[in-house]
Amino acid sequence: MDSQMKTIYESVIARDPNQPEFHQAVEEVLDSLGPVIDAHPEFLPVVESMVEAERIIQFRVPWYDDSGNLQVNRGFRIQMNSAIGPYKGGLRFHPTVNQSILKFLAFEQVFKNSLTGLPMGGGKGGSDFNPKGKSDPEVMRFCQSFMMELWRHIGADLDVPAGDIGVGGREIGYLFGMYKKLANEFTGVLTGKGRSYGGSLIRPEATGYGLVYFAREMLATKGRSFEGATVAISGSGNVAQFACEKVLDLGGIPVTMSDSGGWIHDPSGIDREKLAWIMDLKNNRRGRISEYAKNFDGVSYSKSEPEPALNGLWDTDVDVALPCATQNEINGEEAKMLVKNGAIAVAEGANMPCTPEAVEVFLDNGILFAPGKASNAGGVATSGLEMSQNSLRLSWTREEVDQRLESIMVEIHKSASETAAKYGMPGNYVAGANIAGFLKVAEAMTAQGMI
Ligand code: NDP
Ligand code: 2IT
Repeated sequence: MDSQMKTIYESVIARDPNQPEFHQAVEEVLDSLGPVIDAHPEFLPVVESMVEAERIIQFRVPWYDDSGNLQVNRGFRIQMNSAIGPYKGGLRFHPTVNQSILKFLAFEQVFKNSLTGLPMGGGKGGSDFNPKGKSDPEVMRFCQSFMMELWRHIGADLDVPAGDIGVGGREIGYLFGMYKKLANEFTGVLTGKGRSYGGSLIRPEATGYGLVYFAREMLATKGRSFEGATVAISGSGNVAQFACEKVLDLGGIPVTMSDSGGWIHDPSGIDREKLAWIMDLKNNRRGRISEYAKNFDGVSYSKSEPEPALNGLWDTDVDVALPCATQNEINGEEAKMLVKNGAIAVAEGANMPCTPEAVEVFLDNGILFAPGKASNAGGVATSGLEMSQNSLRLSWTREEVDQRLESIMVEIHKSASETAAKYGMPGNYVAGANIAGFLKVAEAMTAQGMI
C-alpha cells in the first residue's frame, strides 16, 4: 500500500480498533488508490473524508414475541456518503450484524452505487434480529418496531433502504406499510417492494442476473462462455437462486448450493425443475438445503463447520465459482483448491465473500476475478430503476428493466476493465472498480466543498 494510504488506513484502525470487517473493506480500496492520488493529489482529502461515515444511527428495537415476552434488538442505519445522490443500500437482519459489518457494507456500497452510473449515495443498515424460526406475526411486529424509529431518518430523497440477508419481499412489505402509516405519505422510500405497491419487475432477479451478465462479459474476454460450464454457487437465498436461473439460461450447469447448515453437490446439475423446488423450499417453506439431498438422487450433503469458510464446497471440480452467501466464505486455502481444480473465473455475488488472501491467489494465478462491488451491482442498479419508475409514477415491462440491467452490467464491466488498463493494471477488476467508483464520488465531493 502507498505510504499516504497507509497513514489513512492506520488512522481508521486507531479510531475503531474493533471493526475488522470495516478495516478489510477499507484496506482493499486504499490498496487500489495509490496511482489515482499520484495522478490527482487534490483527491487525497477526499480519501481521508470518505472513510468516515457522514452519519451513524443506532437504536433500540423492542418487540413482543408470540409468547408475550419482550425481546430487545439493536437497529442501525449507516449513512456513509451522499455526494452523488440519496443514501441507498440494503437492510440486513442477521444475528451477526454489528457496526463493523454494516460499515463495511456501507463503504462498499458507495463505490458500487457510483459504478452503476445512477445517482445514488451509499448506506446500509439492519439489525441483529434473527428472522429464522420466527412466525410471520413476530417478523411483522419486529419490522414495525424497527420502522417506528427508522422512519424519521429516511425518505425518498434522503435515504432509500432495500433488502439484504434476511430481508426479502415479506420484510420490505411490513416495513413499507409502517413507513406509510407514520409518514402519512406513499413514496418510493424503499425498493424491492411488491409489484402491487410500486415494486419494479426484475428487482427480485436483478442481483443474480446481473452477476451472471457480468461474469459472461468477463469470460468473453478469454473467448469463454457459460455454455457447458460447470458452476459452483454458494448460498440458496435471493442472489444464489437467480444466479442459478441465469446460469441455466446461458447453458451452464450449476452443481452446488448451500445454506448456513451445509452444502449440496449435485453432479448431474441443478436443473430448472430442481431450482423451482429450491425456491419453494427457501421462499415458501423456509426449509433447509439438506432436504434437497433427501429429495433428489445422487446428491451429496455436507454439514458446514461453524464458520462459513472451510466448508469444502469450493473443493469441487468447476469452471466458474459464484459465492452468493456472505462475507469471507472463501479463504486463501479454498481459493487454492479452486485453482487446483481448474476454475477459470470467480465472480462475487455476495459482498466481500473472498478474503484478501483468496483474492491474491486468484490474481496471482490469472483467474478472472470480479469483486462484488462491480459484479453484484445489478441489484442496487435495479433498485435505482425502481426509484425512477416510482418518481415517474409508471412501471416498465420486464423486458425493458432487464435490458437496462444488462446494459448497466456491460457498462460496469467495460468501465472497470478500461480503468484498470488505464492505471497500468490490465485485467485487475478490483483496482478498476475501486478507481472508477472512487473518481465520480471524489469529483462530486470536491465540487460540493468537501462538506
Ligand atoms: P438471503 O438472506 O436471501 O440469502 C442468504 C444465503 O446465504 C442463505 O442461503 C443463507 O443461509 C446463507 N448465509 C447467510 N449468512 C451465512 C453465514 N454466516 N454462513 C453461511 N451461510 C450464510 O440474502 P441475499 O441472497 O440477499 O444476500 C446474499 C449475499 O449477497 C450477501 O452478501 C448480500 O450482502 C449480497 N447482496 C445482496 C443483494 C440483494 O439484492 N439481495 C445485492 C448485492 C449483494 P441461511 O438461510 O441458512 O442463513
Ligand atoms: O448489497 C447490495 O447492493 C444490496 N443489498 C442491494 C441494495 C439496494 O439498495 O438495492
